[in-house]
Amino acid sequence: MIDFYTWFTPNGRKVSLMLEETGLDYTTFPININNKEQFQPHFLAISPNNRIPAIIDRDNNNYSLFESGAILLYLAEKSGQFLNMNNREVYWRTMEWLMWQMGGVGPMFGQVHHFTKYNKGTSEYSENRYQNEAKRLYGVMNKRLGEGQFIASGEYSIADMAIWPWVARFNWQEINLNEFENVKRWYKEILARPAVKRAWNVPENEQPLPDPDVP
Ligand SMILES: N[C@@H](CCC(=O)N[C@@H](CS)C(=O)NCC(=O)O)C(=O)O
Repeated sequence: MIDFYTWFTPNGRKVSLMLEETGLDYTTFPININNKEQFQPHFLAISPNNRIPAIIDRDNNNYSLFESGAILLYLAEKSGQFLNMNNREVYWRTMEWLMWQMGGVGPMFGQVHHFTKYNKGTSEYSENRYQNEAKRLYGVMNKRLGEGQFIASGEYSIADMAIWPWVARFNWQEINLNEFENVKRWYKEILARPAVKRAWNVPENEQPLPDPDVP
């Protein structure tokens, strides 16, 4: 059993996607970051960077982990799913695109959300800088997804799960997915997965699942 500390944000949803896809047993513990619950001592004990997501694996001596990328890797190893350990090419391509997400998409799209969605008009320079960088990253993704079904290889993997919840915020980023047709194709294929619908509501929330074809 996994204790899953999370909130309904892109980084939290990476892990809820993985938990729902693998079928691993888990219990959700909501950490409302708008109410500063991420600073509670019991949470800081497992997530010293005061950020969700974090997990405790009750089946493994209460082993705890923070950082979504590390958690995805841990759950892939635990479940034997969504990270191909046998095919070295697929394994390293998955690592490569997972790291690309952690170092690029997450931090940069996060800044777009900060400036363009939540603080519009306060810094034109920052809005432009991060939106241009987000568009560049969408372009990289679009090219890659024109070469194969999923981001790392022909297999759905933790790299897709790391990126997808950030792309799901295309409206907040003022990105028109019709300009990135391969990203849109990939986004919609993953959107159709039953596990995605369940994961989106962890923890329970009112946010509709974004469909680029539904205004
Ligand atoms: N690199 C971290 C980033 C986690 C992160 O930024 N989490 C946000 C929500 S998406 C958070 O907990 N923010 C609370 C805060 O900034 O205090 C990861 O991938 O796990």
